[in-house]
Order: sequence, then C-alpha cells, then structure tokens
Amino acid sequence: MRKLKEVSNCCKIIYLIILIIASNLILCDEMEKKGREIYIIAQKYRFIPDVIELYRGENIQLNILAEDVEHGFCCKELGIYLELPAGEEVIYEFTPDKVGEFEFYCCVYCGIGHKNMKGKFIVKESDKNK
Ligand SMILES: [Cu+2]
Repeated sequence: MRKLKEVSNCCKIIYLIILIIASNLILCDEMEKKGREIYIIAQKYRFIPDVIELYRGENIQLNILAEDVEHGFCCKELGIYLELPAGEEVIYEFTPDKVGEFEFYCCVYCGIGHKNMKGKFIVKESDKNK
C-alpha cells in the first residue's frame, strides 16, 4: 500500500513538472510571436531614434508615441502607414521581408519642419536566414 502511494506521489510530481515545462514553452512561443519591442518618440520635427536596425524575418513590435502634436509614421517600402494621435502610444507589429535601407517619415502635416521629419530602417540579413 505504502509503495503504491509513493508511486502515485511520484506520478503527481512528474505530471507537475511536465505541466510547468509545457506552460513555459507556450509562454516562450507567445513572446516569440510578440516580437522585439522598439520604442520611438515622434516630436516636432524628429523621430527618436531616427536610425533603427532590424533583421529580415524578425518579428518587430513598434511602440510609437507622438509627444506633442499629431504626427504620422510611414514607410512606403515596408508598407507602414500610421497616424499617431498626440499623447497616445500606437503599437504596430510587422516582420521586415527584405534587406536594405528604407526611409520612414512623418506623413501627417505637423508644422513648418514637417518635411524634415524622417529617419531610416536598416534591415540586415539575419544569421538565421543564411
Ligand atoms: Cu509631420
């Protein structure tokens, strides 16, 4: 009887360990999907940072905040067109699918320096893809 109880306790422990490993795997998977977070500030008349390095095939989550007035965040080549209401963080997920340098710019008129409000993505080939 005692042995049987020990075996059943042992089973419970193994079951628990499997559960913990499985839930960690699911969590890791979720994190992978969420992508690398990049925080960008938009303000008259610049983006901070204005040069952003990415890897092709990497999941990215942009968190962009227009600090002062409404701005836009657009990158034609990567198909990004966002309006950024003042004081509201905008979250955008994407996966760059090509290598190169791609300009992003403010696409909502925000004042006299609007035309100069730009930066660039530098998308590199990932080691994983080589
Ligand atoms: Cu603007």
